[in-house]
Amino acid sequence: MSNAGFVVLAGRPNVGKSTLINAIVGGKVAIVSDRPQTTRRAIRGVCTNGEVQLVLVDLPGVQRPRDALTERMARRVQAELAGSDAALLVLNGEQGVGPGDRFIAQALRDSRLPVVLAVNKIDRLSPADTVAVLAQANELDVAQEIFPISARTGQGVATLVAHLESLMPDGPFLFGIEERSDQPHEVLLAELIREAVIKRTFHEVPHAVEVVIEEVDSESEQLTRVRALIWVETPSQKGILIGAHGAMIKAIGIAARKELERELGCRVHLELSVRVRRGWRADEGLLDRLGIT
Ligand SMILES: Nc1nc2c(ncn2[C@@H]2O[C@H](COP(=O)(O)OP(=O)(O)OP(=O)(O)O)[C@@H](O)[C@H]2O)c(=O)[nH]1
Ligand SMILES: [Mg+2]
Repeated sequence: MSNAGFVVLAGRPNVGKSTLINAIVGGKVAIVSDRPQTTRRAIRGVCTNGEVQLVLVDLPGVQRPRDALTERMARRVQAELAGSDAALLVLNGEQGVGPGDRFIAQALRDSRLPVVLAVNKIDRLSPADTVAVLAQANELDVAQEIFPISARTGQGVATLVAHLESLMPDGPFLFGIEERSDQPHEVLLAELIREAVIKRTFHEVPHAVEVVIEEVDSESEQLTRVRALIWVETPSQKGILIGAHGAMIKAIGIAARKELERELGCRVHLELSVRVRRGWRADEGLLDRLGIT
């Protein structure tokens, strides 16, 4: 008899939810950056161990909605909570517990799901600081079990996974044993390019960027051509992404190509262009087509 279910990851932006999913899945299914609000879509990462399958739902970090994009992200959180078997609240151990965490903890209490708490980034804390933040986390009074972890080093992650597995209901696997994610491959490729952009830009630019794959052409086993479009909202953002004498777009292309080559397992010829598309974040029809529901 097998066990399988959904675990939804909740937490403020930037606490390390996507990093943790990648660590549990054992491969990159979600992009990561130190800019808040990196994750836009609810991505499922799949981890199958023997007779147990965990389907981890990587949610966008919860915050107050500002536009159609962030509103959808917040709505998505509610919908995913309703469809899950357990919730994992991730806290940033470096920052301690704040009002944002208490807000999310309340939403999780209301959801009536079993809640597990992970205090992340303990690789950055002294043992004394770890004890102090675990005590703060305990005062949230949202979970029976609290796990100190580092998604970056993997410390504590196996113990956390074993506990999550113990919460999964009886039932057949929800994904194939070999599967790691529910995302179409092109979406992952687009996300890897977006990650390369986000890591090199500041202020509002990371939030204004979306990437669309226009063509993936496997010329041979050794070479794949990828053509992608980077959208921004204003001509000045376009100027920033192109950079002086094209230096920025070149740097983005080099970094993104490496990621794509790792993912596709062959050489990649990457062609990037930047296009201004005013107000895409407020365009509901467009968000539908982008799969940001
Ligand atoms: N030192 C340290 N850094 C970490 C750890 N986990 C994540 N980070 C870093 O924290 C930053 C945010 O990580 P993400 O995984 O993108 O965070 P997130 O919670 O998915 O963020 P959003 O998608 O924006 O909600 C990145 O720079 C990560 O490298 C950890 O265990 N230790
Ligand atoms: Mg994320």
